[in-house]
Amino acid sequence: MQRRHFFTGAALSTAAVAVASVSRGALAALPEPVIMRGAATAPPLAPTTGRPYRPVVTLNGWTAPWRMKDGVKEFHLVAEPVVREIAPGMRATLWGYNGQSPGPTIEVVEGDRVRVFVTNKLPEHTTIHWHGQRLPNGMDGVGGMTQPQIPVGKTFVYEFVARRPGTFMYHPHADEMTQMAMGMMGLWVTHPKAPHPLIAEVDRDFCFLLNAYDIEPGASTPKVNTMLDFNLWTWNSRAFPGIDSLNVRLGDRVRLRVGNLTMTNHPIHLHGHEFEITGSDGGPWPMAARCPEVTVDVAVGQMRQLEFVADEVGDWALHCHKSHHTMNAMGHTVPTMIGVDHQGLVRKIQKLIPDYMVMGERGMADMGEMEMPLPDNTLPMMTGTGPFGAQEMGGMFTTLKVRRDQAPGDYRDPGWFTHPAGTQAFEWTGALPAESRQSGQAPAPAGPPALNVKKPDSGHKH
Ligand SMILES: [Cu+2]
Repeated sequence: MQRRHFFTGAALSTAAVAVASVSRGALAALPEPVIMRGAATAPPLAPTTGRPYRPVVTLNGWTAPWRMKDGVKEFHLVAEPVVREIAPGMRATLWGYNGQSPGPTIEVVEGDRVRVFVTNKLPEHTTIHWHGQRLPNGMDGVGGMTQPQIPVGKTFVYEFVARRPGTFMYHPHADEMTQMAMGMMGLWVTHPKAPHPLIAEVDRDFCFLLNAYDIEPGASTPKVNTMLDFNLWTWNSRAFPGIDSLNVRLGDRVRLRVGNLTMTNHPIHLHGHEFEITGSDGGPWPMAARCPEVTVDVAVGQMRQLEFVADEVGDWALHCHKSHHTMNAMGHTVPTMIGVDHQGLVRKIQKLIPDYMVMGERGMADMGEMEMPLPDNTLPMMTGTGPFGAQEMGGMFTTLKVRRDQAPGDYRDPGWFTHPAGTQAFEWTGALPAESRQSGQAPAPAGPPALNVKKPDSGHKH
């Protein structure tokens, strides 16, 4: 973490204020912004001032430090271009806050008065909208409607009371398509001020945003006009194998807070456990609305809060269930070659083009192991290595690691799970019985079905 001083006394006098009711005296001593350079998951930030709570862990992210000033929690966000490592081997040129995309998570307590200074170091104007919050209309951050946009180089102040507990998001409401496609977003968690009948105490509390980028292999800046055809599906602007695992102790009650700021829905699926949806950005859900699930669809602009007891040891996959969202750039538009016999043809082409190769005639799994040369600065479409070989994943995929000996409060990766003897799928090496058929069923034809294919020279005319 680095600290940077953006403001000299001279610059302060030109700082703008969003709303006249905000104390101008506050500007006499702006809290210095804290900048994050890395993409590691920061340990939870325990509160040292204000009311106590169990802090969240932001996956591959961090919580913004604050300053208590006359009973007000003060934060300083700097909207600026950032370099984000999407996964080892790929860096993206994004826009974000305080050195990273997403920006830092803001954590406060229900009833806290919060003051957020927002300095615009982007090449264009911006605002921040506080998604899901109850607040005065003039603090809602809709550029042109509830406030003038924050000009380049200026600082605005947002101030309101965090009125209800829950998980919220923040993002620009100014040139939104561009600024969100460039990575400008963050999470906001308001903890309850007292034990709440619908908000459980948990042992581990993780949060992340679903986001997506369209970055051409070899490039580093997202194509901001892409509407649906993204090629990098990310959690907190990280793609597998760059997403940290969620490491918990056996028996822990675990909460996941998942917000979606992409252009499509994501069915988030957990292996080995059932969870309940305990709340959304609308607030905690009544007990009667909760039921066991293993997949929850998080629609665009929604937050879903999942809770479960991690009572099965092991390495459990946690991923988006759209199979194209668990792969990285390249491959989405490759023609299907399954069953096409290229024998002979490849050898002929290789006489002309020695490096020529065919993808996918036996399925795509070979791609996970293939050391194919890639353009600089992109990620293989299927990648990752587990203890038993290629994981053949990408995008929105990570692992929940449940361990008996993970110490309370320890979020470090315990490594791969060791399966007790007799608890793992194994190869059958005995004899295989002949296939049996139900009576009356016709025998399966040998080989693929005959196709009546017109040859290109068969007289086809337009
Ligand atoms: Cu998805």
